[in-house]
Amino acid sequence: MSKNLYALFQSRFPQDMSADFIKSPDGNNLSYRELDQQTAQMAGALLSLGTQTGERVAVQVEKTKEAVVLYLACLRIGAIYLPLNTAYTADELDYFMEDARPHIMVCTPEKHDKLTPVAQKNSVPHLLTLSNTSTGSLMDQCQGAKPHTDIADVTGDDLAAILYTSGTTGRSKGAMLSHDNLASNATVLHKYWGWVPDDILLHALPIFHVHGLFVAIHCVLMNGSSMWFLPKFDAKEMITLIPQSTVMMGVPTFYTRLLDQPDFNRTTCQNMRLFISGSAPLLEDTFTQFEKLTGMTILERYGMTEAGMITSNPLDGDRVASTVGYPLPGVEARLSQDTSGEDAGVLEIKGPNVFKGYWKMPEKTAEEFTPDGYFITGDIATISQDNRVAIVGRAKDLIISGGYNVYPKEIEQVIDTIEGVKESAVIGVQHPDFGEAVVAVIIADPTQDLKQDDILANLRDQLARFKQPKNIFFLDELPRNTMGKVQKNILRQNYADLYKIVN
Ligand code: MLC
Ligand code: AMP
Repeated sequence: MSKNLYALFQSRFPQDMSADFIKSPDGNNLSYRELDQQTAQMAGALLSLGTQTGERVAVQVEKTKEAVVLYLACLRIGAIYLPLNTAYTADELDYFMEDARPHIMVCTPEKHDKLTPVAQKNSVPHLLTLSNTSTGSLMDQCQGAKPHTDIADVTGDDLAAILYTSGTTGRSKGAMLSHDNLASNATVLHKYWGWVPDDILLHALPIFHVHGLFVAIHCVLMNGSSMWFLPKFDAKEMITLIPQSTVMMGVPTFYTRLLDQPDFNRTTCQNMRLFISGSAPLLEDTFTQFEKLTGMTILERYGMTEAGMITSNPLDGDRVASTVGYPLPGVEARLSQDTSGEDAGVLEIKGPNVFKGYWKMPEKTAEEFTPDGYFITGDIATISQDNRVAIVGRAKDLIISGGYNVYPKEIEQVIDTIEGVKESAVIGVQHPDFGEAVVAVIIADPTQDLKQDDILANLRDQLARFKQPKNIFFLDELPRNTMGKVQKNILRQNYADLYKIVN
């Protein structure tokens, strides 16, 4: 069989092709037959624009079924899909376009004018639009295109997608994921989580990250079954659809927001088989409260852009709070050598799911692998005698806010360019809704009288909203150790109670 991931999915389509793949609350569903036809049509449109195998198709659009079709059409023709967070500003997109040099960039109609000069500057041949009502120049291109029903013959190592992740240096890196990377993870997860023919997934995650795009959608495709497809998370809407679903995947914020709903209870969850959480640590308190209220035990798993899913609590057997379970079949996990003797160490992993490296960054890629080929995750973990993994910290300076990664370095670099700012330190502070919130501490020139609003106004066009600090504090100096390094742990302690709810 072809190594193309689309061929794998196609081999799993249901016998009855009129069955729903996407279910929409407004009745605008998509059957498997329509999926296959529309993917072929979209593939024809991409080819008519001269897209070659291995060329990038960058996409920043709302969550629609056409966006899923576009992703699958890219697989089908062997192009590399490059999804981008809808919150990214034109400044941020400039970097991605310059780095990835896509053949096509697809954006929303509202962003078209702003992105036109950016696309021109980076010699992107085609800037197309896709709206959330199935219109736009991409859809026009589809109308006139000849359906392309073939599936490109790729090798397992050929790239299926590039997903950008920020880094501790402040510069985003494109993680290159191959058809085999994605196929192996999808196959393992489908089996490990015991998907059954009538499963219905409730999908409320964004589709520009590993969690919503690969983990969630791939499991449904491997199962040949259907999903409720919501444009975004809305706790009230979730409560009306949970009774009509059997599996839900979410970041911890989904679970805390559901728990806050007065009409969410055991009856709501009667039809559910599995609640899965990941992308950020699930607090023990959330795990316990959820179990008490619904009688269901959340299954926590752990993953990252560079490797998809890495470990998971078991389907059968104990799901233990504050642990992320066992390495998935085929994945080897160990702690870094230099911490031997201690309980915790940096988690290193190897397996068919581990990415092919960072786009155009061979040195950076080499730095993040051990000499014997393990990927250094940057997460600090413990591994028990029976191989159960718990994530206990991070070796990387990273904030995870509502499941989105924010690298303090990137924010500090932007803040430091603002006139009147001498230096800054960005930290994560515990937050009841987002898990962690971004907070900036700034040392400013006293003659300039800078205020929080001045800083935020300056960041508005430069950084996505979720990266912008929720609070800014001005200090006379930053705490430093004897080596002159900023002591972020002291800052974190000082602001630890900032968002604490006082009962
Ligand atoms: C939105 N805002 C956020 C935010 N999301 N701020 C910080 N962190 C976030 N995650 C901003 C909004 O722009 C808005 O700004 C304000 O906060 C309140 O917005 P909201 O309406 O309450 O937020 P909402 O739209 O409901 O979004 C919250 C959310 C969403 C949690 C539902 O962020 C989300 O879907 N997160 C999932 C992220 C995810 O899929 N991660 C997977 C990565 S893959 P204002 O002030 O303008 O109103 C990965 C690997 C793995 O990590 O293991 O899975
Ligand atoms: P990303 O780069 O967006 O894919 O984020 C990956 C990071 O999210 C990991 O390196 C972890 O730090 C974190 N992460 C994912 N799942 C979990 C989890 N279940 N518990 C703790 N951290 C997690």
